[in-house]
Amino acid sequence: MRYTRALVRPPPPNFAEALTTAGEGAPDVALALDQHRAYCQALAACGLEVTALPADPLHPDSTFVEDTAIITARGAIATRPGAPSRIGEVDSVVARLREHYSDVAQIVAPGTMDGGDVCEADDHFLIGLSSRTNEHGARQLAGLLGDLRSTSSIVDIRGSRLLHLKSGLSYLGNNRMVVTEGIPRVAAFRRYEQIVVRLDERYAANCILVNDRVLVAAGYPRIAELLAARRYSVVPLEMSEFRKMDGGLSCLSLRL
Ligand code: CIR
Repeated sequence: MRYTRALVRPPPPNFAEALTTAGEGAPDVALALDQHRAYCQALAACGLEVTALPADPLHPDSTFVEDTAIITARGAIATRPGAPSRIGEVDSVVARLREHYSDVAQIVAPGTMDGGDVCEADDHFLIGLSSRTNEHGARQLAGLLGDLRSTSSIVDIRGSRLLHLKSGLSYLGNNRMVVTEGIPRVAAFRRYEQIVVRLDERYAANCILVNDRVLVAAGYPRIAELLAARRYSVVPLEMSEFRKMDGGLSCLSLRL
């Protein structure tokens, strides 16, 4: 899919109140804003028109907009985030998405789903079952994707240490996937060529192909080399302050 737009939201002043398990201390919000600006510039350099929603201090995690919606070539689906403090993030994002999609379907209770659990691989969707996405949510999404003529597979990552499916993998087109060592080896992955990220670089497994470039967290030289060797144009981005809040590169935007 070639993208033309991205929706982002800068971190709010109380970003330090966001959910985290990282144990890496509080984020420096000014630095997070700088890193967010650089991220937006990188998306713009990939040819995207970047729209920023206003920062939302009522929702400290709201910079991770990816969790609020699933974007497909034929429609958008609003999620129902698994963390109760994040459910209120969805409406304002969906209001923007309605400017581009006539109909936005919705995951409903008792389903829960975070966009970080959904990886699109050329119109086939891998859906992670995680501590945030439950079976109701995964099944609802599979049905809604089917309505949009897309196929899907459900991947259970509940026994792993991953927050989201995409914390451990990314799809880079041409049947290629970046996967972290230790991700469950399930049948759904066998069809892809796998670029394996060592555990000491696992944070960088969350990278994004945006048109002709791959945006990767800076400071992970092995994965950058593996991608460059496959002729990807690699754009390293500082992500330290988002990592402290369990967020990766993909989480910071919805790409459409
Ligand atoms: C959370 O726990 O929900 C946020 N602090 C991090 C969300 C990261 N989102 C993602 O991986 N898609």
